[in-house]
Amino acid sequence: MKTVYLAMSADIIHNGHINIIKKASKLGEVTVGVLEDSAIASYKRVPLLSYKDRKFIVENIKGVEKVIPQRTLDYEENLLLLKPDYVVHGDDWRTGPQSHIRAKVIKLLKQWEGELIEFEYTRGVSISKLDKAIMEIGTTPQIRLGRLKKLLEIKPILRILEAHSGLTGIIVEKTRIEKDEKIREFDGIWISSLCDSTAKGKPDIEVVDFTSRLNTINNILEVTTKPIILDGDTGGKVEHFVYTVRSLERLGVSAIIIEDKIGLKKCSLFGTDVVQQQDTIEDFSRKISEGKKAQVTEDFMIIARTESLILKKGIDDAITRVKAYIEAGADGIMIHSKERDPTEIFEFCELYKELDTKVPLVVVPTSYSQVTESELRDRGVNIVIYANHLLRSAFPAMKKTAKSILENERALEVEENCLSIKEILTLIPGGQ
Ligand code: SPV
Ligand code: MG
Repeated sequence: MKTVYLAMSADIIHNGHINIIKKASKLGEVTVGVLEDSAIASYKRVPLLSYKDRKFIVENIKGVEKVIPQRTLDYEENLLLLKPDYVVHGDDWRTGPQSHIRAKVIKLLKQWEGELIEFEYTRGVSISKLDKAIMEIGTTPQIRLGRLKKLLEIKPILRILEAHSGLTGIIVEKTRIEKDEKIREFDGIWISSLCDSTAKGKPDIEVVDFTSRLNTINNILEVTTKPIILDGDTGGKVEHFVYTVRSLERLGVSAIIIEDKIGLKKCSLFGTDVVQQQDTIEDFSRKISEGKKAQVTEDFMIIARTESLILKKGIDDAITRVKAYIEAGADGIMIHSKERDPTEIFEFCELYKELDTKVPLVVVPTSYSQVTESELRDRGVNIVIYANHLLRSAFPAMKKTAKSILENERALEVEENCLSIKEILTLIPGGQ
């Protein structure tokens, strides 16, 4: 009996999959490599179904003899293990992002005179269209809430961008590019206190109260499906914080980051130029542990942010604090810096690596923006937040437009920098 190998993600099973398995089983005994979650997430999105469920589904398709995990997009590991007589695939990978994987499969098969058999791709099935349709259906609070933890499990580093309105939420949700033959997009949304306040024309001093922040959160929730991390400022009084945690869980927010400051909170980017007071380790740890006790879901994350570097208290102080915060139950640590290069962040990462108990590490490279995601990933950072860039880029563009209208006493000159009327009318579907 000849042996046949084919790989699939099997997240959305359609007639194309069944067709190809049927044809493959006529060639010999079929082993299916089901892509692991991290392999799928590395080139498109987190699968809707768990690996376990996807494996179970494929095992029960007629014609499938055996299912094994395929850990990467690359077939090499499994092909060397099985040395199959045939690899089967649809003919849709001859061109486009998968063509280099195909070329490698052909090369590997040559080693044992195996053969690649390509069947005509089943017409009328478009996974990207099915994906889009699912996205349009939306999500539920519970699914969205759990998404952040899930992403942390399967991706080496998460890329989060700031949103402060429905529209900016849509930008974070939908912006994607194809690069290095993979789809690249943001993993989630940061609701920044600085940007939420600034968009409301207010300073970033906790003057925008939680009810107002909830309005912004709701506007974003309504038009997106990606996980949300809320900038919770100091978290307020412990007695209030426990309510905040529950409100956020109810809405489907995945995480809150609270910073170890007390008194009138000022934006960290002022550093020591303004008076800022750090909380005691004991009191801030109590806030974390009371928050953890209040939480009702398994997946909600309370991330503790230390301001030791911002306040020039040194790296040892930062490490002492994060150890205590982790002990108090923090699900993640954010280390913040306003230096113009990442040296102190890198030094912190080195020491953080040595801790016995670690939780996901978050950074916000605003002042040290030259740092790359791969440099951060290599040092153990799990989440990178681009905390204010949509608002900061929108403001100069809007100001320029306002000035130009004043200058010319008409709007003709600003047209070239504006969305066309047609574009704005169709930007948000459903308006026609
Ligand atoms: C925010 O985005 O509001 C933050 C990050 O808290 S920072 O502004 O750098 O303090
Ligand atoms: Mg803030």
